[in-house]
Amino acid sequence: MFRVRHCHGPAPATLPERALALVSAGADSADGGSGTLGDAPGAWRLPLRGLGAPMHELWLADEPVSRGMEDTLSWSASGEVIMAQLRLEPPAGGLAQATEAAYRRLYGWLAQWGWAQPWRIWHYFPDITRRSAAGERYHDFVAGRERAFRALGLCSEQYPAATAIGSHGTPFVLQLIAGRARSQPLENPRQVSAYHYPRQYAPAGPAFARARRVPQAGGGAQMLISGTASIVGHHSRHAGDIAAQLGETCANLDALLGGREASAQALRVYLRDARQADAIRPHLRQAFGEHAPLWLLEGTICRDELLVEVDGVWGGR
Ligand code: 3EB
Repeated sequence: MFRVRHCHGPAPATLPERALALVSAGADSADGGSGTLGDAPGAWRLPLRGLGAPMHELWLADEPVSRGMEDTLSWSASGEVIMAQLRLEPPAGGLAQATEAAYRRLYGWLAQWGWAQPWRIWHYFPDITRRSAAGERYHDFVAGRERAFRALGLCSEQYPAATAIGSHGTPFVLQLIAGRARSQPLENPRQVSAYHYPRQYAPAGPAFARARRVPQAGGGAQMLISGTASIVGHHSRHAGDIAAQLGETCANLDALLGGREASAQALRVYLRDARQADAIRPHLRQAFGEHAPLWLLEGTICRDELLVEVDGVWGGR
């Protein structure tokens, strides 16, 4: 149905035939970003700096792919899977309103073309922890998404897996993957479901699943795992200690996979402080293995004390 893998070296000038998406890092990365690619449907650049050797992520369908663009919404789809990106310029009416509008547009647009709800959504926007009228900009974002889901009549079992990471660029970028197959939400027994967090973190509980499991046509499944950090229950753990935070994050990932046989296909590791990249690499190798598909990116986690977050795709049962 779909596969994802890391490719080393700078992004190619054209998309491979069956590529749903070729996701590369921002223009200030070591490889200078993705060159001539950039906004073509499927050729998406994260507003984050890649740390280390140039690389990109390739999402492949096993059928032919068609692509299109409607102003700042670009998409690429096979018969079974669709990926889309929506780029917003700095929202005039505030982040909550912009998030609500973006969600209503994306969900309405998918439904109009007969696609089911997204399996997974990524959000990257600037100044995620900056103070705002509602508390912090991340809270504005959470409130806007919550309003959209309420208007759309979603229940928590339908919430997509998600990542929300602070960027240094200007645009607000949303990317999603959806498909014909029914996915199941996975929650983490070590963590309170985000949508049940107490109100201290955001006005409404953040509406996302810890992961969604997408069954594959030939058997097996892909686990699309949300941004996962050093949170136990609903409390951040190990403030200031990135190695201990990584350990707790791995315990959360293990708990989420719940003893299923699973292998990492492509993982993103977000670091609040790019200067910690070299120090964390040996810990990452120890945690995930020497040849694990890890992509290090500079990005701000939505709680000030959190230094590292991991998301990605695991293949398994
Ligand atoms: C957490 O576990 C960390 O609001 O979409 C991770 C993944 C986090 C997704 C979101 C937030 C989101 O609460 C933060």
